[in-house]
Amino acid sequence: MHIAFYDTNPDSFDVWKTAIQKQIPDATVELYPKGNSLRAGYALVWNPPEDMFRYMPNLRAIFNMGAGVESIMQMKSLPNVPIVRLIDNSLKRSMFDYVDYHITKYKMGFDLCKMQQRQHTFKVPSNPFVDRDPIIGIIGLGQIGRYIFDQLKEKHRIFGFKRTPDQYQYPIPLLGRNKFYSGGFDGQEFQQFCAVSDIIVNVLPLTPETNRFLNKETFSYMKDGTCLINIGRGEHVVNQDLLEACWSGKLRHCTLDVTDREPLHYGHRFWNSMWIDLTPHIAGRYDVDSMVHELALNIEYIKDDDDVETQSYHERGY
Ligand code: OXD
Repeated sequence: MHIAFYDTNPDSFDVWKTAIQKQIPDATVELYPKGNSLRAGYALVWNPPEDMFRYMPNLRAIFNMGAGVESIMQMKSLPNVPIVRLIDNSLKRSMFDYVDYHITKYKMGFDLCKMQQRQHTFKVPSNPFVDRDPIIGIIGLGQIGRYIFDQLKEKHRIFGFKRTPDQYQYPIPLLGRNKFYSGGFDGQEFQQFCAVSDIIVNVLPLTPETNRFLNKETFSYMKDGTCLINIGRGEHVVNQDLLEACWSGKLRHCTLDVTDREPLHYGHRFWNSMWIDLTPHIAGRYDVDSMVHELALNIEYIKDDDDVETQSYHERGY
């Protein structure tokens, strides 16, 4: 079995190769473009170059090292093989930890303390969450969004928003405190969802329908003083509208793990904004051994023509 490997960080190759050889002993792993593409039966990639799959006639599946597959979906020379997102518990857990940490930041008012520190001010900041718990709103209830929702519902009042209601039946009925909304971004359900959420977490995939959905219009649906955590994609956000929403107080503060260009150019206004915490796309850490375990299982499913839970589809774009 031949696996062609490509990562924007080529240093990861040795770690993945060692883990694959341990768990899938009959696999040969080759670093693209050095290896022999003609032999590749599987590709394991993160943000692959545009024509990577063009000369891989024997390809049976493409595995994406992470949740977002838009870089693959946008390729012009995409063969008609399953595209599978490798999403294991370590990745889900890491996304949850990131969100949980930043929710705590807003709940305790650390963002407000930091702003006061810039002005050498020592006083308890005025934070609405001092005497009431923030209500959390999660946008996007796919594999990762649902996991985060399920963990958070143990300790917060939480709402979920999903664009496509039909594809998701929640296995356990939600009791009073928690609720799902669904529909388009211009619909009533989204407006209601925004109007009740104090901290909004975006976990959506990037598709033509979700591109730039966080804009002047949708910010206007939100409560004054909303906190935003974006672990989806930077392209979901209209940057100028986000800055204006911060200046007007519509947004209290934003935590952005993703931006439309990564990295942002040196002079970008986000770097120095007192309303923005930027992190360099770190939410989705994972344990390579555990991801390779997922890879090995999925290769077996594909060989047996079985369904793969995290398969992506061209028609829906993720
Ligand atoms: C992503 C990930 O898709 O980290 O951004 O999984």
